[in-house]
Amino acid sequence: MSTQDIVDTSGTAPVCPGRRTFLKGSVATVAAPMILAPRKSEAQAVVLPPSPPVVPWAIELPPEANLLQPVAALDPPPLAWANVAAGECGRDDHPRFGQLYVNPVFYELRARENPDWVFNPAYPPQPVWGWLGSDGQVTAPGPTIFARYGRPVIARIYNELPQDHIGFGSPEISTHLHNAHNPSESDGFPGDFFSPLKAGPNLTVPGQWRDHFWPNVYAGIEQFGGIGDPREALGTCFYHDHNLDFTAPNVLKGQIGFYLIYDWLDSGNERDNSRSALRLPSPPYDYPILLQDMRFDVNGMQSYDQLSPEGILGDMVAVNGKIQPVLRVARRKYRLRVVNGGPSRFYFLHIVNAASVQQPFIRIATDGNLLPRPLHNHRKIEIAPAERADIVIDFSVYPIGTELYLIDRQIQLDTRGPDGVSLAGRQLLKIIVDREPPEADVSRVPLLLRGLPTISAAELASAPVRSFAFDRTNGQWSINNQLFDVENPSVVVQKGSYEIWELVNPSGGWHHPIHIHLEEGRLLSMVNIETGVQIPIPPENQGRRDVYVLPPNTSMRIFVRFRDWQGKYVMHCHNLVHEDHAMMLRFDITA
Ligand SMILES: [Cu+2]
Repeated sequence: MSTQDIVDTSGTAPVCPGRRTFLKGSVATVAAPMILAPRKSEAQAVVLPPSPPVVPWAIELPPEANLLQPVAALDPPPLAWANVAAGECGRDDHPRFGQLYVNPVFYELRARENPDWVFNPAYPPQPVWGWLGSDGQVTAPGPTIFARYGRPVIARIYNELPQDHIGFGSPEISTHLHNAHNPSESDGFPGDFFSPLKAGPNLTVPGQWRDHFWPNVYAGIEQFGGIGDPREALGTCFYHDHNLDFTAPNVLKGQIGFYLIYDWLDSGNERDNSRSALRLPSPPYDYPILLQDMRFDVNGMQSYDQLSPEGILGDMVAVNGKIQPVLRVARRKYRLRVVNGGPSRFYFLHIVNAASVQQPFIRIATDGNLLPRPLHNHRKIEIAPAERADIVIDFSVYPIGTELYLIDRQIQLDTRGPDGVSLAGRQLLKIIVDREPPEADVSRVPLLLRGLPTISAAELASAPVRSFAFDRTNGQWSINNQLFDVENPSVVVQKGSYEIWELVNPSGGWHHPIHIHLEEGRLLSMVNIETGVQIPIPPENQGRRDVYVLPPNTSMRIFVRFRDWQGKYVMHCHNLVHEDHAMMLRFDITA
């Protein structure tokens, strides 16, 4: 790895006040990003020493996902309106509560500091901001939730982070369930951040906790009735902090975890006798993998540049919170769900054997959404921040004792985006095939997975087109020359409508992974705006998406619907540092 353009402002160094600290005297409605370096050479002016070396393959990941168990009841019981008297922050009412709050499942998610997290034995135990699991441990990433369509969830999220915190990160939270079809007040809107002491500009009062109403419905409940259109199902979701101006540091500190949603088709049971069930590899052989790009100071403490508006590039990749860990697997098929947790790095992943030969697998999902058909004989995964890839790999072809590696071959010299591919790459995770499965592997990957919702020619022809330029304005990140305004929508769309959104990146250097909340969209076309040449869309990116990677000098058109819920949502760059520096836009859905 080359050294990167990062200023060392680790938690142990003197602390620079965050932007909200500057803004606390007034209401922090309009973010005020710092000036961007105009040229690459200037961006690389400050060179940091690399992270100290780690001990490879010294920590084992748990053999199965760390599940959060539901609780029998919440005390006090959930209400449609904010229970301020009982300590809830002042949120808007849950809509459709009478209609959809049926047979609910309750979770308690407690955001807490773990003072002694070990990323790697070479580094000292250190604080992270994780989540309390059912085993009493605070982990970062937090425990995994298995959800099911048609079973609404109330996630009671407690903010128990140290409010007197010193260092990077800000101890208010607004937890977003990326990219679920959730009502606005439960979406983790950036201005809905809360703590016992502070309330974001879109809340009325602070609180110890907030109920998130995650109804686990497909998009299209108004059009299709019931719980919506099953072709709109999501699978691999993740919850993460979306705190205004502080998303990147808070997510990097551990405010992130998996939320996997099953239904009658992707039922999470490979022994499901139902004719409709896909019978994909199911838990414990359904395993989520979160990648987070990190940097550590000379003392082995996690560091974070609080000054750079350009992005953060580390030189260590935490896999489920551990650096260069080992995952032991049985000789059978696994479903691996790979999530790029950011903040700014793009990955070009392979699974290779000890001789560095790339191993084949089957790609089944992009951005958490099952593809219409599986893509066989895939050998690479390219994912930008927040992009996901589900693959099925068959370890039964390997003798016991085989060692495989998840490697990243992306060359990325700065936070602008990929700079090429190296031959060797670097090893992120060792996979050891170490046992026979206790029972026969009856899982399969059928020829058909999940069909796509249709878009009619009439809809395409009649859809209004809105254009959004992701650029810099006066040296600051902007969308259509505007900075993020948390209190006023830049766009208002009518509930039930559909539009074509044209995302334009006129810059010559930056890649922006653009994320639109609430609904998945379909990528219609992609064009190089300098040459006018159409850019082909690879098959894995032709399904439903919620992250649209916008390379330099590119324009893309996506078709997106706005259904079922009203209120405030956001579109933003999911380079989390760009997001924190105002490359975000509020759109409101009205009746
Ligand atoms: Cu960006």
